Amino acid sequence: MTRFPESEAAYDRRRLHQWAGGRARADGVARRDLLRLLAAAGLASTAPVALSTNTATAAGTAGASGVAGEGIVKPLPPERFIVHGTNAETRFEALADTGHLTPASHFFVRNHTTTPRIDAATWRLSIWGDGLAGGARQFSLADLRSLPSVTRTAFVECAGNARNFFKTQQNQPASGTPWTTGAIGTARWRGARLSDVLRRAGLSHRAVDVMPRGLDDEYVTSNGTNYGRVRRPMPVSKALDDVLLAYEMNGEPLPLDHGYPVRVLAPSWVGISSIKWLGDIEVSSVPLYSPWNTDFYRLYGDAYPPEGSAPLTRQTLKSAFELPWNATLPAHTRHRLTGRAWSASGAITRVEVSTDGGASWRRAHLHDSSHPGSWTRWSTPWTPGKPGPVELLSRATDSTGRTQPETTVHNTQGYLFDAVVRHAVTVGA
Ligand SMILES: Nc1nc2c(c(=O)[nH]1)N[C@H]1C(S)=C(S)[C@@H](COP(=O)(O)O)O[C@H]1N2
Ligand SMILES: [Mo]
Repeated sequence: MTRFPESEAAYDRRRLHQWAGGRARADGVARRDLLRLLAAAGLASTAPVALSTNTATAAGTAGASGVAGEGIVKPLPPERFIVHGTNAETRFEALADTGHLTPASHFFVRNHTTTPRIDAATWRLSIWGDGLAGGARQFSLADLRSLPSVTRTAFVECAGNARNFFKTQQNQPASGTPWTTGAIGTARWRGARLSDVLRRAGLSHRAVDVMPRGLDDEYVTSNGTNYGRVRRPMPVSKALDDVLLAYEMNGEPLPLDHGYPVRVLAPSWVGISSIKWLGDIEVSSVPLYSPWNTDFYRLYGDAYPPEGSAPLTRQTLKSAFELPWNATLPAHTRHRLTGRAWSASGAITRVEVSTDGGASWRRAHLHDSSHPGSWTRWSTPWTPGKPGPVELLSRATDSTGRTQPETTVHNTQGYLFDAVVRHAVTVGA
């Protein structure tokens, strides 16, 4: 069994070694991509590669719908959401009076394809693979509900949240959905522990990776590459730690768009780890690869080795104002600026606000007792002076001592932006 702590890079290298030695499996990952990772990591001498991969290509564009918001079931009123293709971003200003938890009506949606409609009565979770001591096992929703339940407040945040600021603040565009800060929501999730389910399924000591997979359509890009169903391996160490198989969000059954009837909730990890519409989980005695831990969700770019970083795990540190972009605020009037700050690594210990473009900072009031992997509301009064354009800045610090930097080192896919966002507003006459 994989034991952490081990550096993620070392873990990744070991997995690649295993793949090269025929002791790992890669489905839907082009062989040349893994060879590239191997060669770049200086491990190519261990080739030849024993296992075949099967990237299928298909015509058509299942995922790339032309109609904005198509495939999302819930209403997407424009005052609450910014629609980006098959995805919907929450407008931060719409959170201003929602309390600590994000209601489902306001929660962002990140869909590779479209929200499927699954019959919970006939739904079964299948757990299978050579990392089980016995054979495959099936669980109904009633089976999961009969296990001890855990309730946990946690955010789900897309790895690409705030990606657009690489372009607008750093003049370094990145590929992917141009999220501003609204690809995050915090909810109270209830479900069974993945560890309980795995143990009941007969987890073997040989298991190293588990790979949850969704029941939504296969993800086919606009150029015809079929990546198969959305799936991403995680090490057994994370699976046994704090991962839930959630069937409730904020005290209600999961909404259709958020994974009904059951989703994975991997606290503090990039959103892709929290697979929606869970259908099966492979438990493997060898490391697994999917496009979501090779092509996607690694850091690539000038500052990174050619093989990219290790697969992303934890989210980072951010803060945002609950204000529309380019809001107008009357001069000489006392305003209450509000926002939220969050970290995947520690509690939020401080939020500072600058109303003069970063020249001076003052501390905001924190309104929630902070937990890692959740968010904290904050506020500060502001009486703007003379009319004109102003940039408002917020800067969070967490209990590990990290503070949001001025810039984030660029990566080509725009993940983990954590720099201070410069929020443009106008002081009106
Ligand atoms: N089956 C499936 N699971 C998925 C996805 C998906 O498209 N299909 N998107 C992932 C990504 S990239 C993110 S950020 C989160 C978003 O969760 P939400 O739509 O509930 O906000 O779900 C993850 N789980
Ligand atoms: Mo995501």
